Amino acid sequence: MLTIYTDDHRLHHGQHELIGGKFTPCFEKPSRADMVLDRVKAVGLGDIQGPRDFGLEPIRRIHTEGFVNFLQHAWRDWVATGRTHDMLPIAWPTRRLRQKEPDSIDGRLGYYSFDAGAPITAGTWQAVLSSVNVALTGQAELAKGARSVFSLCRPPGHHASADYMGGYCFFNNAAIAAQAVLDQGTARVAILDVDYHHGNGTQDIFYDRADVLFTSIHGDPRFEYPYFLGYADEKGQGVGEGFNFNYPLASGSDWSVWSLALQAAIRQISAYAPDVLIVSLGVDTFKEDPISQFKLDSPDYLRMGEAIGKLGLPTLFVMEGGYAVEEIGINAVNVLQGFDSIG
Ligand code: Q9C
Ligand code: ZN
Repeated sequence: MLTIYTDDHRLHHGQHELIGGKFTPCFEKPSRADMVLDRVKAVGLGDIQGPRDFGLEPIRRIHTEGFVNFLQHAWRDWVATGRTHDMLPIAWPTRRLRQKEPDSIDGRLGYYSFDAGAPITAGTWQAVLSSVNVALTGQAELAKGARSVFSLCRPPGHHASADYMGGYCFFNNAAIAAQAVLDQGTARVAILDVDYHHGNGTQDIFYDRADVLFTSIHGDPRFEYPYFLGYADEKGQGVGEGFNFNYPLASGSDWSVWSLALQAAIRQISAYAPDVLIVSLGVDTFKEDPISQFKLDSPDYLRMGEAIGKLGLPTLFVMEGGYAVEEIGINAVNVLQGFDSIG
């Protein structure tokens, strides 16, 4: 399988995040992608290519102009107010507050986010653009006829929606790639989100659409981040009704439970008969993940890849979460090797 990767992800390196009320070093760090790349090389998965530059147009198909402008100039506007440490928001426009973009950079930081989990640093804009280009280059290679491609994106994307960032995510790489598939004349795309956390951004982007099926297996939002989306009764709306499937699972779920949800998601994808499958590939379902509560073991990821491979669809894997850095490479690449093992 071809891998798309660039070192530019290292330009994004946040310092701290809030975990359980404590300011903690960021779990979403550059060594994650380095470890995955090392494993891709170690097993000889296939060629490794750098991304091409697709510019802002494919991003604007998913994200609002205001949000793109904010992110592009956020660091400049922050530094202009005399600060050079990471940007983090402290207030959000919740119920009964004004839904109006303020002029100040601090106000806009809250307006364009849903949590304080996506710190902006000096190199974030460039890294975020490179991550989108990695996803879009993978999509372009798939369009040229590859059976599958691995886009080693960092930072991840599935928590980001049209006009907000959060949960380590800025632009939604998988959604931008899905839209690019459709814009090239393909009718139907399915997204399978296997990250431990619900892909709230991706769901929100495609919630009222029938041309993208969204399926997600994740920690039940009754106890797990992002708390406010990802319930089983979210089925889509308008023409999108019946094209959104959530499989929230209990804390402690292992492969015996998780694989049943995967089979259910795979049945929905099969019935939808998409032209292309995009997998939001998070491996924070691993038993040793420091911020997650599922119990998948490394060999389970081979089985996951095999099950996805049996769909027989052109498939783009887009890297999302996974914070057990020592095993992130083995687990992510196991999915790809499992997939490749199916003719
Ligand atoms: N109790 C991704 O995996 N913080 N984002 C959770 C843990 C946010 C995860 C706090 C987790 C975001 C792409
Ligand atoms: Zn996650």
